[in-house]
Amino acid sequence: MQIDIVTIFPEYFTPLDVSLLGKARERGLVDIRVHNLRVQTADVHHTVDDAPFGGGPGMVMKPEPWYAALQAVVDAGGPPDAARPRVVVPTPSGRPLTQALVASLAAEPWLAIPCGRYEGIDRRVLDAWADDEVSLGDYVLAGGEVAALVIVEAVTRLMPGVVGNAESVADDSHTTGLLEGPVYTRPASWDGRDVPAVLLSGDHAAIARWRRDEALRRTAAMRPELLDRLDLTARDREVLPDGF
Ligand code: JFB
Repeated sequence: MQIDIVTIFPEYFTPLDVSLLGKARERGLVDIRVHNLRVQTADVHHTVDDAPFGGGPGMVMKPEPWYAALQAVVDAGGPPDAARPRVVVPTPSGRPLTQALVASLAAEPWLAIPCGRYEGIDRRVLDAWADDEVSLGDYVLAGGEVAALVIVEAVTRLMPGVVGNAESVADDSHTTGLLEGPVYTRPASWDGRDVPAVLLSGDHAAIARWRRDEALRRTAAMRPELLDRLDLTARDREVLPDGF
């Protein structure tokens, strides 16, 4: 997969050299290219913003540098099978980024992520180029860069070979629809606190049932609305408070 990121802050993306993603890039599993929007400006001040038409606070990103930057990404080319990238734009007015959307992005050969700043990018650029407009959640960031990092990390960990254990991807919260229950490792007793005995029992059916019960209880406590979307069995309901 190739991912082209366009930003006025390329230095925001140094984390992509580290850890799981850094290794995936070294191994050639993902080709991430970060481009500086300002190289597409012709004036001495490398201006990328201007006042909003209609007045109001803040500044808006000018269309011309964005058009030039996105056209340059397309002209430079992507993977052999792809004519143009799927363009995913972080914005506070986007639809929520979900694991289902992440999975659909992970199936693409080529993504481009334009990162806005100020009050955002001139609407005409988005009308011409955006395939998806996505939001991380209901809080306000200062720009799209952190959202781009989130998208890249969530997408690349689904690619074959990036996460060592394919089961750890299949088991994820938001794939199963339940939050994950607690996890433990050695020592079995630490600081007067014992690991639940069932996990040491070797009874795999009992362990699976216990893990589901814990996941159900956790989801009911932290994200009760997630349970509305699941088909719960009578056995599932036994572990939940009344009303589920
Ligand atoms: C994303 C951004 C801004 C307009 C613009 C570009 N969940 C999220 N919150 N905020 C953003 C986001 C995502 N994804 C986000 C891109 C941009 C915020 N801004 C700043 C703030 C308020 N209104 C510019």
